Amino acid sequence: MFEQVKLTYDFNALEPHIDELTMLTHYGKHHAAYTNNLNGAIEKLPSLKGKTIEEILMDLDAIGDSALRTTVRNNGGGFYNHNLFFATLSPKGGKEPGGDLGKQIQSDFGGFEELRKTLTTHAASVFGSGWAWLSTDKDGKLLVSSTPNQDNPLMTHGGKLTPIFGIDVWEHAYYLKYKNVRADYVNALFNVIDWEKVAELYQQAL
Ligand code: MN3
Repeated sequence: MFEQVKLTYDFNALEPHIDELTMLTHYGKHHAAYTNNLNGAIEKLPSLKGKTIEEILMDLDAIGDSALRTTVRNNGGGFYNHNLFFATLSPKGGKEPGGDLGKQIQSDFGGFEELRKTLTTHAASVFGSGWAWLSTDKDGKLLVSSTPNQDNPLMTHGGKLTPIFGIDVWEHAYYLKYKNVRADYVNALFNVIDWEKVAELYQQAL
């Protein structure tokens, strides 16, 4: 059974940047539904039992039944992506990344402001629903990319990239507060990104 990540903060703790009702709906309805649907699909796929979600998403072709493959892609992606998303937000966030991650951002992007611009541009350019990603390869090189729907870099790069942070740009992530103005949401989100957690995930991915 896959389980939603436990939040380390209250639903209203990311106010005013991310409002309480959006958090309640996003975590309690959308993420919960992805998780339930994933677990339901896995029940029908005994060969996947015991595998990690990363292993499953990197090898979707192993699922022969195309309807079940689509279900696992969408809901397994949704489960994994939101676990990462919610784990890398914090009311104490918003500082700049330091340590090895900070140094790598400097060398790969020329500084945090440049990374922020690149992530923001990718978030803005997703047409419809999707994600903007910060990922690392095994050598620690960072890459920004975007995906449609609930796809992620585990799927698009066949295990060569590990996502360490993602910006959810589905309308459900921001519409209650920001309406159609995705750019304001992305801007506000930077106030609650837990870069210490992202740095931890960066080290783990190497
Ligand atoms: Mn979402």
